[in-house]
Amino acid sequence: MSTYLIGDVQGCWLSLQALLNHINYDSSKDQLGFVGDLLNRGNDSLATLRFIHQLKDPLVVLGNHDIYSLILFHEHMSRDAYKHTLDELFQADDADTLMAWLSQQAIMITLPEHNAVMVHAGIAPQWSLEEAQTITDEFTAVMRSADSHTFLNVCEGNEPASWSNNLTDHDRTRYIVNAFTRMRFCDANGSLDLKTHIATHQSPDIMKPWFDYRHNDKLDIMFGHWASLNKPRPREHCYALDSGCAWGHTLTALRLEDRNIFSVPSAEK
Ligand SMILES: [Mn+2]
Repeated sequence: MSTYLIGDVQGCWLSLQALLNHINYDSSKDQLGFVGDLLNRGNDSLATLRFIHQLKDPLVVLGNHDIYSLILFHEHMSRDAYKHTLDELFQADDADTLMAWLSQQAIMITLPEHNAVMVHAGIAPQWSLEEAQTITDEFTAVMRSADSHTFLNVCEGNEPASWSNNLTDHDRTRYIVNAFTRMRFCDANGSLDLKTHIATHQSPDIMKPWFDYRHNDKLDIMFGHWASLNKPRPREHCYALDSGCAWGHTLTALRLEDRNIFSVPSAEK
């Protein structure tokens, strides 16, 4: 039995099938995990989500595109306000079931048996891995409560950009979501720059990639989200699994048992 963590699929269903063939995936023995951004941009988010939904015990953390998909599906924002490839999913007979399942997924999973954690974007510097898991459980609790739609309605936005233990309610949850699903650059206190997407920052004395602050982690951090980083091992304990499938590059899986990496070229047209 092997456990594979797969980078940002983004609805690239043909590429996901090609990757599973490449690793000789056996559904009776192997476990699959996904570091978020399962949906959007690719050709078939519906088939992708149906496949992941029917897996036995998949490891799934949500990415920003997944949360955006929930916002659009429930029309907390006009579906026309944002370019997406989600109409077929939203109109499917089983869309309610699939999206309800998606909304219950975590934004961080700790896998002590594999000496690893998985998140979509990263882990901000103010939190230990243990604190980060506790903080993200606050998000999961909101999404599993009657308050979930109130939060999704106000989820979008870049503020508050800085963390304080005194943050409350939706401001607190929004910072948590932004840090774990959208962050690339931040300062040493966890103030986020959510606008810079390239691999280097114009203010490198202040804003660094989040992983440059992580020196003492005992577990490896498996993450996606940052295809333009183009560095599969940006630090010793960090594995960047988004290899840009939705941009025509490759789709990547990491086997947790031996940290071997497998990639296939994007099969999207
Ligand atoms: Mn992302």
